[in-house]
Amino acid sequence: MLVWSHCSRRIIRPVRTSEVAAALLLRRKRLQACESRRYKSHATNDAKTEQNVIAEKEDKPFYVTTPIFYVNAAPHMGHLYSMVLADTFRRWQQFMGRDAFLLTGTDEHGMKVQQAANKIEKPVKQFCDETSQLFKNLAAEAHISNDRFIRTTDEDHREAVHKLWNTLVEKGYIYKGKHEGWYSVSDETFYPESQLNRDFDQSSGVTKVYSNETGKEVEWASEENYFFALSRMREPLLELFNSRLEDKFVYPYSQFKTIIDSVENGLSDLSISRPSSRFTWGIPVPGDESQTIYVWVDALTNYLTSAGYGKLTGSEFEKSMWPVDIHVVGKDITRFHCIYWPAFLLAAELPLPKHIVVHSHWLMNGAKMSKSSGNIVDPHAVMVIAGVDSVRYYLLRHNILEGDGDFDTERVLERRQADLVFKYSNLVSRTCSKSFSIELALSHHLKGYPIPGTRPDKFLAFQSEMITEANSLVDNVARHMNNFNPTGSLSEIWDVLKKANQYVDYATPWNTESSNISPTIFVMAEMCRIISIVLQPFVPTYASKALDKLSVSPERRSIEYAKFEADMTYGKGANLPNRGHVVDYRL
Ligand code: ME8
Repeated sequence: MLVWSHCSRRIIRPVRTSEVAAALLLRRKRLQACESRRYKSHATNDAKTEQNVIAEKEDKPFYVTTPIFYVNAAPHMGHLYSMVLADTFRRWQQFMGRDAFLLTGTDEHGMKVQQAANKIEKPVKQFCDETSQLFKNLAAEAHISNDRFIRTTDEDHREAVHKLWNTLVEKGYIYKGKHEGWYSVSDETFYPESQLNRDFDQSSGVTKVYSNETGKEVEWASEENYFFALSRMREPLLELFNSRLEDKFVYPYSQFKTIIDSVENGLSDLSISRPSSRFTWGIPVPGDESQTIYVWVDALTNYLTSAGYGKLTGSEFEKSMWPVDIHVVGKDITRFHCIYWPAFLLAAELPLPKHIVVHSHWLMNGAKMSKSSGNIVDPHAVMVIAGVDSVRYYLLRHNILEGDGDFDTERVLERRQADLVFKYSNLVSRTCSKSFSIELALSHHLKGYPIPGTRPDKFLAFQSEMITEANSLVDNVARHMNNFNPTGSLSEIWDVLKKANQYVDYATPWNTESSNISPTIFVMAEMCRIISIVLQPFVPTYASKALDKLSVSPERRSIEYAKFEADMTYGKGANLPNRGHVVDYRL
């Protein structure tokens, strides 16, 4: 039997159902192989068993994005998490010598925002301006290195949305039709009957209908809409997934698998506009003011806007920073990013993002932290108590890519004390003690004082193993970062940090005759310097304070200096008293 299939260039060709079954089987096998590799590397916490999926240097900036957040309420710790993760990817790429661009911002159109503004009787634009500013302030306070903070009310965004819409019309993917269904204003999406449950309220005699997935109430909507021919994209999407299984188009695999299953089960056409009579707070359909563009088409296009899509000609756009290298998203919005978004791009014949990294959710008391339920941790309050970098460290140290995690402010403080104060800050403080002189240790080293000094063989073996590990630190951390794993990177760094502290405990330089101290102080200073250089993308403030304390010049903090003896010019004044702590003592 023959069925019709669309390939990515939309040439229609007949395929046999036996071919489809064989392709399905092959995809399943490859997915299983990818999963088993993942478990192996997870079990050993060793990125060496995984391939590098991030492309080596390319002739365009490395482009990272966060979701753009709804302005219906103030930001919480979940939003900060997506920002910190994306920021770390951006900073890492820049550290590795590549230009990088980070985009974050706010999603301001749609019924949800319109209703939130109406509820407190504020003009919608003013409401958006005020709440958007809260997200902008959060990014600044947490030292997020975003290159642009986009708002969907920005003028160049409207141009980009219109251009994408017109392209999809030209290519024959948009048509007008009647739409009836259950719509959730809170989730800004329609749900099929199979994903709903009903609750009869005895007192009012009213039956309310809710989404199974999010628990949000839905209402019946019946209207004229424009549709996107999503059902035609099933085969092109499956082809895409098939060709990008190994290189982690969607990561982690558990999320990728759910997406593939969902597309295999079939796709219905998607309603992509709403009558302006029902809501006006959005971008009108070009040439038909009676319809407003669906908020998700509007929102997803923000990633194109910032690459200049609305303004640049086709050939100029080809030379832009497009496509996105990493989209960081929460698991609540995978359908939009992993199915709708690639479908729009395939239909518009635009290059696809390289990776979509999906993280799970921060919970509070076992339930998802969420603006609409009010079950939230205020990031500003925790940063004031614990310090910005202690919060960044806690968020990155806990891998919630695979499973949800309970956010606990007490734990932020515990980790700060155990890892940042006792291990990191302590090593730097001891090395910068006024009893030693890094400057002198470096000059002795340059004059040929031997690194080993007069120590037992066991100590020397430990020292040389530690130096080898410090010299491999960048490569080991890079392997984790190239597999979207900042948690693994931090474990790698803390392993070396632990060794450095053991080294100091063992060497007890404060008990050694002053003529013998220099080789040990030199090794300690080098450990502090290398570790601090590599820590910059993760805890930028603490790392730069440590490098300042060691008097490392700002020009010598890049990747090529993260090796033993790569910089012999630092240390001046490093051992003067009162030069401050790496981690603020603010409790
Ligand atoms: O969905 N834990 O905006 P949104 C971790 N505007 N991350 C969380 C979280 C939690 N408890 N809660 C939220 C939207 N997030 C759309 C996006 S993109 C083109 C449009 C993070 O304000 C996470 O990244 O509801 C999640 O996907 C996002 O905030 C949802 O933010």
